[in-house]
Amino acid sequence: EGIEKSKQLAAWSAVDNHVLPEHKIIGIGSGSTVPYVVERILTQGSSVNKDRIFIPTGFQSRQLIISAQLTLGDVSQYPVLDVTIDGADEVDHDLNSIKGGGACQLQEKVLAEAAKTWVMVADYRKNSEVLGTKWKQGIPIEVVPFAYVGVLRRLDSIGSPTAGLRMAKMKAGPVVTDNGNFIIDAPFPEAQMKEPAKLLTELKLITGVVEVGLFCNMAKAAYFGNEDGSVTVKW
Ligand code: DER
Repeated sequence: EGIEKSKQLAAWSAVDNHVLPEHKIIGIGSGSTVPYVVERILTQGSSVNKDRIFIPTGFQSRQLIISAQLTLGDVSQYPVLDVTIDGADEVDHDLNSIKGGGACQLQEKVLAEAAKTWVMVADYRKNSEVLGTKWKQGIPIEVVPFAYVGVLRRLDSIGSPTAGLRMAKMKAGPVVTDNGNFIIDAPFPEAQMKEPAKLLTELKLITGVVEVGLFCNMAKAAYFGNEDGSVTVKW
């Protein structure tokens, strides 16, 4: 109850502050917090929502938009979005975040960049100071299947010897993303996690890497629901 309620608090607060009547092209993120974002947008009424287009960040996000009977759009047709709201796995004091717990970070980063305003919503477990201190699974890195062993070897040499391929639970073999790629989860020492933008650049340059689950200098704000019913906003 505590965690779900705090997700809802964060989502409702973010929608109330950032999804305004004049906003027509809206990006919907992935994960278990964004359903509360859609829930709150629906309360704004069909008169305003009938003129809006909703852009997904993956299959789950797409299903969420369709099941809410909102109009689905494609980022190729609407390359600039008014606002995108998305979840996060951990957010530091500078609004940098680890994303990709749901293996959706590629399409999420495309829609984060395409949005005039990008806002994160999360429960209190994600509110952090230094990345990696709460989210211990490592940085999610989307890689092309052909190159994954080479990427693991490179990660080993730059500080992540325990990096590993994310294996599926209800499917034999590795998790396959919406884009047909693999995910490697790569933990790094705190010293490197304290400079996420530098680490992001290093990781992005590794041959075979498609997208890295570090979102730096992108967010306008982050909303966290707390156990006591309050909401913390970072900006
Ligand atoms: O994959 C992602 O980046 C998602 O946004 C996700 O990790 C957030 O997860 P949650 O909202 O289910 O906590």
